[in-house]
Order: sequence, then C-alpha cells, then structure tokens
Amino acid sequence: MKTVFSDTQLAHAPAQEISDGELKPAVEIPARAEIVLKTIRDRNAGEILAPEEFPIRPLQRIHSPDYVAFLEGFWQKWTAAGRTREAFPFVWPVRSLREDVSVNHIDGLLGRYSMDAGTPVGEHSYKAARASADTALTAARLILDGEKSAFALCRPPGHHAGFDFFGGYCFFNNAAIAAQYLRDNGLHRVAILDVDYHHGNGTQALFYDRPDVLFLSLHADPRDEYPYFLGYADETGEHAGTGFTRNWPLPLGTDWEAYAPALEEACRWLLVYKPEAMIVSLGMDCYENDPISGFKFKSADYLRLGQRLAKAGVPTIFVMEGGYAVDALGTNCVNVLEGFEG
Ligand code: Q9C
Ligand code: ZN
Repeated sequence: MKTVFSDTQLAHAPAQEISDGELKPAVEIPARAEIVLKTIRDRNAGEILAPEEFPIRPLQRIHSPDYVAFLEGFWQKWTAAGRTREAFPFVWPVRSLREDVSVNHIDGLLGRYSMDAGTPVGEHSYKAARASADTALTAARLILDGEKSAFALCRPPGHHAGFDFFGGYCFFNNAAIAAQYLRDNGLHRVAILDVDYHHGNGTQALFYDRPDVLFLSLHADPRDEYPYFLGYADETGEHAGTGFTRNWPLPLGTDWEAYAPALEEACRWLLVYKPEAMIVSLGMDCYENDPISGFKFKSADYLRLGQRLAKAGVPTIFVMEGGYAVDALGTNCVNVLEGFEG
C-alpha cells in the first residue's frame, strides 16, 4: 500500500498542552509521524510519496473561508498582540453569548473558532495542517486513479475539526476533505468508518444531513470521555441524512472481544450501503497503553482490525487520526495496513 506524507506536517510541534489543570508535555507531536514512517520503512510496507500541493478549493468545500483565513493569519495577529508562545483559547460563545458578532481581538477569535483549550496553536500549525490535508487529498487521488488502498499519514489529525472550528488536536478535517473530494470527482456514495478512540464529532456534524456520505463511528462512551457533547447512539442523522450516521459508544475498558461485535454491526451497515470507496479514520488510541485513553487493545488486535476491514472489499483510504503511545504507534498502525493487505 502506498503511503502519503510530507515533512511540512512536522512543522506543527506543540511543546505543551493544557490537561488536568496544568501545562503538560504535548502528546500530539511530530515523533508520532516519525515512528510510523520508520516502521513502514523497516517492515517494507510500501512506497512513501510526497503529497501534491492542492489549491484551497477542496479544503473550502468542507471549511468556511473565514475559518481558513483565521488560521492562515493567526500567528501574525497573535505576535502583533505581543504574544510569543503557542496559543490556547479560553473563552467561547456558548449559550446566551453571540457567535454572529465579528470581534477584533485575537482572544475572541480564538474562542470563536475553537471547541476546546486542549489544542495548542503555533507559528507553523496552519502550514502543517494544510500539508496534512494535502496528504489526505493525494491519497484520495490515488484511489480515484485506481489504487485499491492508500495510507494518508495525516498529522495533525482531523476528525474533531468542524466547519469553522479546531479542537482535539485537529485543524482541518482530513477525512472529510478526502470524502468530499471523492464526491466531487465522480463517486456517488462514500463511507467514513471512524475507529479512533474518541468520537469524530467534526466529521459527523459535517455530513449529518447528507445521505451521500455514510458516517459510522466506534468510540469511548462520550458520557465518560472527550468530546463529551456528541457521539451518542441516538444520533442517526437528520433531514436527507436521516439513517446515514451510526454511533457505537463503548464503555471504558473495552477490549477487542467487546469491540468486535460492534465492528461487525458497522460492517453490516457498510455492506447494505455499498459505498464506492471507504475512508477509515484510523486512530490507534484504543491501545491498552495509550496515555490519554481507556480501551484495552493489544498490538495484535490491530492486525485483526486490518483483516476485518479488508473483508468489506471496498477501495479504502486510511487517514491517520489519534494514537499517543508513541513507542507502539508504528507497530499498531502498520499492523492495520498489513492486516488489510493480507
Ligand atoms: N487529559 C484525537 O485523538 N483531550 N484527539 C485530552 C487529556 C483531548 C484527541 C485530555 C483528546 C483529543 C485526534
Ligand atoms: Zn482520538
């Protein structure tokens, strides 16, 4: 399977993040991509190619122009306000506050365009996130050109990012951008299967009223885990998209044995939908030693995951999302890819 990756994605290199009431070392770091690359090379898991540079258009099919412009101009505004370190938002237009006003101050803008305080924004976040989206788009191009599978080694990740907000370490929704690109280039039905430990709130919301992109997600029960406010079983789509979103919230402590039946159900929905292509939002944070997560996958379970996904028999783009046990991330990720290839 071909892998797509750009060194520009390494430029987003947060030092710290707000977590548990303190500043802690960031976990969504360049070393994540580097260990995956190294493992692909060590295990001869296929060619690694640089992404094409896409124009802004395919990205703006998913994200609002003002949000994209905000991220592009962010560092300039931040430093003009006298700030020198990476940024964290701290005020949001929640219930009873207005989100229709156009504020000037960078702190207001940060709140307007974010969902949490856990996502550091730095000098190079925009260009790295653009490169990450280009990586997903290039993988989509490979599928359109006839490849049966492709791996987009995306980081920063994407599935928490929405129409006009960042959060959960995500800036641009790489999987959604790739799905829309497939739709805009001749495919009629695309499925997104999200197996990251956290619910893909951004992806779900982007396609919630659409029948042309099926969204299936298995994740930790949001009553007990981030992102808390989306990802419940009663969310099944709306309007024309009714029935085209499905969630499997699973209890903390879930291991492969408990996960597999939900995965079978999700695969049944795939079978019924008959997508022309599938995008797997591939987080490796269900792993037992993940530092921020509560599932119990073993490394060998990622082989099983890849094998099961191959049985769906659909051209597949793997888009990397989370996974923070850096030492095991390469093994777990390449296990999925090799399991898929058989
Ligand atoms: N105390 C992805 O996996 N919360 N994002 C961390 C740690 C945010 C994860 C809290 C988790 C976001 C792409
Ligand atoms: Zn995650």
